[in-house]
Amino acid sequence: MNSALITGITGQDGAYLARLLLGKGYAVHGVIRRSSTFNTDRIDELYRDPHEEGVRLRLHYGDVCDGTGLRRILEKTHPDEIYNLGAQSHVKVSFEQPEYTADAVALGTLRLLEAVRDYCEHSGKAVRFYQAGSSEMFGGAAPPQNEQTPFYPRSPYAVSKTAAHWYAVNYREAYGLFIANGILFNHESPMRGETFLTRKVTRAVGRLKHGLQDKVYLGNLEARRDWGYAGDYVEAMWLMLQQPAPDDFVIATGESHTVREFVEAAFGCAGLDWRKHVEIDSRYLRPTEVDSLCGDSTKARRQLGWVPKVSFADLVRMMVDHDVELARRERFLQENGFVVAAGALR
Ligand code: NAP
Ligand code: F7E
Repeated sequence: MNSALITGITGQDGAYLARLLLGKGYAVHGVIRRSSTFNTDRIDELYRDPHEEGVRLRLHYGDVCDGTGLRRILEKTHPDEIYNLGAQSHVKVSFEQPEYTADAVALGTLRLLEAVRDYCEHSGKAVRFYQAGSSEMFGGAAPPQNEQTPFYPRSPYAVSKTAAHWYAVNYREAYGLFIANGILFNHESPMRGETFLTRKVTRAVGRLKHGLQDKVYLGNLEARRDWGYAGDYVEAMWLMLQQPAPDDFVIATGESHTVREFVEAAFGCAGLDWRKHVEIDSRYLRPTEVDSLCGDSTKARRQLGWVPKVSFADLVRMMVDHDVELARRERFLQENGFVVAAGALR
């Protein structure tokens, strides 16, 4: 049985990837951070008591800021494939916590690569490694962006992801490790974190529809993003590790929309007029913005045979439908005297 180790398994992509790999018969090991409240909502459906027979998903406490712990996890789990998804992934937050972002995103990747390098050397095992790179690394470079486009990072997050990318390339070349860099453009889903633009908007649409809020405050409406569906993008991660040789791939839909267009489409799905509910708040503006991202994933389509299946319109609809239903439950509970955290409703 193949086995995989996922850092960031409790995040959006981690949850989709764990589901994909379990479906393919893998044993899946996930690194989770200790938290005073539960942080496993997204994978609760996949989790079974490890005392039961035949359990293939196992969770291990760890942190990419703790190299010793990562080494212990490698020795305990002996993975064939590692997916390094763990990160402080919010661009705006990275301006507020640049040092921590660098520690988790850049140094965290380096710590894991060092652990993998030593593990491969002493075990003689050829572990395959996926590094979660980002279109944010292109930042200020003009679209369309592909593997040849020079990086121009515009945030502490993007600078740290760029460092992680180059660490990964260097470890591949220096030590002959199988390391693939995915350069993924924005991908979203009903499991997207609620402070990212798409989910913030679809959560607001659901709550507006059910009278639970009246306004939503946003920042820059003119930025363009190439938004795809997370379920499609984790398939690309897996495909990269099934190739005969490691390489780097841009994963994108090739279609871009402004934030304003996303807002219009989401409100439209619920029959609402966004102009009546959206206000601009400068606190959501970034000191340096990435104005326009649109990916050219020709290489991935040709070499991996990967194509995105969910369209922009279907993605918006999927997220709005999910969040209108979530708000309906929230409203029902509120009307019946319960105070329930939104997470508990999922
Ligand atoms: P996400 O929902 O924010 O999930 C991030 C995951 O990383 C969570 O499981 C989080 O744990 C974990 N994490 C955070 N800090 C950590 C640390 N110090 N040690 C170990 N784990 C840590 O992000 P995502 O959207 O799934 O993205 C997955 C990866 O792809 C990230 O590296 C992100 O930067 C990158 N990426 C995302 C996109 C996108 O559009 N989604 C595009 C390109 C690249 P908690 O649950 O405990 O917070
Ligand atoms: O912003 C604008 C904002 O935070 C999208 C991460 O997954 O994708 C993500 O980074 C756009 C930006 O994602 C609000 O200024 C307007 O132009 O959803 P976002 P992001 O910054 O593109 C990349 C590929 C990653 O790698 C990252 O990990 O929307 N915007 N108003 C807003 N954004 C937010 N969050 N909140 C607003 O109120």
